[in-house]
Amino acid sequence: MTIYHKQHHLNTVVLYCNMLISGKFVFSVLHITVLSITVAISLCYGVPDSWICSPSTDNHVIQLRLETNSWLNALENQVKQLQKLIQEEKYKKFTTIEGFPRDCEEIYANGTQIDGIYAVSPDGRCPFFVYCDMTNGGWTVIQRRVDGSTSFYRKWNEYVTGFGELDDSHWLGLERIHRLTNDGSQIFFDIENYDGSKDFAHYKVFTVHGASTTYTMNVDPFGYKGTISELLSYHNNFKFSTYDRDNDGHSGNCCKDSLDGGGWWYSSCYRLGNVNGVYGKQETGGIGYWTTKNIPIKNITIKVKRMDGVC
Ligand SMILES: [Ca+2]
Repeated sequence: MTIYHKQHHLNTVVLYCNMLISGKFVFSVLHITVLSITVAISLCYGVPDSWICSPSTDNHVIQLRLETNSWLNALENQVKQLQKLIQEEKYKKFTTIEGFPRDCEEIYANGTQIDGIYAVSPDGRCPFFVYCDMTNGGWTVIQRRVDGSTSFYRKWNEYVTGFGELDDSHWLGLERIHRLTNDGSQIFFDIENYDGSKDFAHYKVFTVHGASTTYTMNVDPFGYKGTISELLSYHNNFKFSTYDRDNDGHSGNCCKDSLDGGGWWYSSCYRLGNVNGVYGKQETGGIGYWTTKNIPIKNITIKVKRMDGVC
C-alpha cells in the first residue's frame, strides 16, 4: 500500500472521528461505507498481486466482494435505524412547545417567506406540521387536492387526525383545524377549474369548534369576497359528517348515499362544497360545489389565517 493510500486512510479515519464527535452519526456511518469501499479497492488495485489479487486468487476477490456487499447491507440497515431514531428524536423534541410559531402568518412575519412545511403550535400545546403558503402572505393550508394520489374516502377518525402528504394532496385534520381557527380565522378557497381558469372564495370569519361539538363549523358571510357566489354559509352551524358518522341535515347520509364518501360539514347536502369528493370525477360525487347544479373543480386548496385585527 503506498504512502499516499496510508495518509489518505489516516485522514479519513480522523475525519470520521471528528464527525462522530460532532454528532453527525448518519454521515459518519455513510463515511464508513465509503471507507470500506476504498479499502476494498485498495486491496485489489493498490497492493502487489501476490498479496490478494493475483490471477490465482480470483475466488478470494469474489469472496471479498460478497463480504463487502454484506457489510454494505448491514451498514445500510444501521443507517436506516439511525434515521428512524433521529426522526423519533425530532418528534420527542416537540413535547417542549416553547419557541414554536403560532402559525404560518407568524413565520412569514418573522422573515421566513418560502412555501413549505413548518411546525406550528397555535395554542401552546403540542406542535404539528403544516404546509405554509408564503407566496400569498403566510396562509396555513388545511386541505389540498392536486392529484388523485390520496383517497379522501376516509372514516371519521381519519378526518379527525388528518391524512395525505402535506406537500401534496392532504386533509390537515379536524382537531388541528379546530386549534388553528378556535380564536377566529379567515378562510380562503383557491379553486382551479377544468378549463384552467381560477376562482376564489374568501371569508373573514370562520371557526371550527372542538370535539365536544362534533367539530361544528361557524362562518359569517359578512364581508365575503369571491369570484363565485357566497355558498359556504349554507353549512353554517353544522357538525362534521363522514360516511361512517352521519351528522348532516339530510334524512339520509349525504356522504354515503350520494357524494362518494368525502367528509364535510354537510347540510342537505352541499353548496361549498363537496371539496373532499373524488378527484378527477366531474359529475356529482367528484370535487365540486353546487349552485343550481354541480360545478366540478379540478384542483383546490383551502387555507386559513388569523382574523384581521386579532393578534
Ligand atoms: Ca342525515
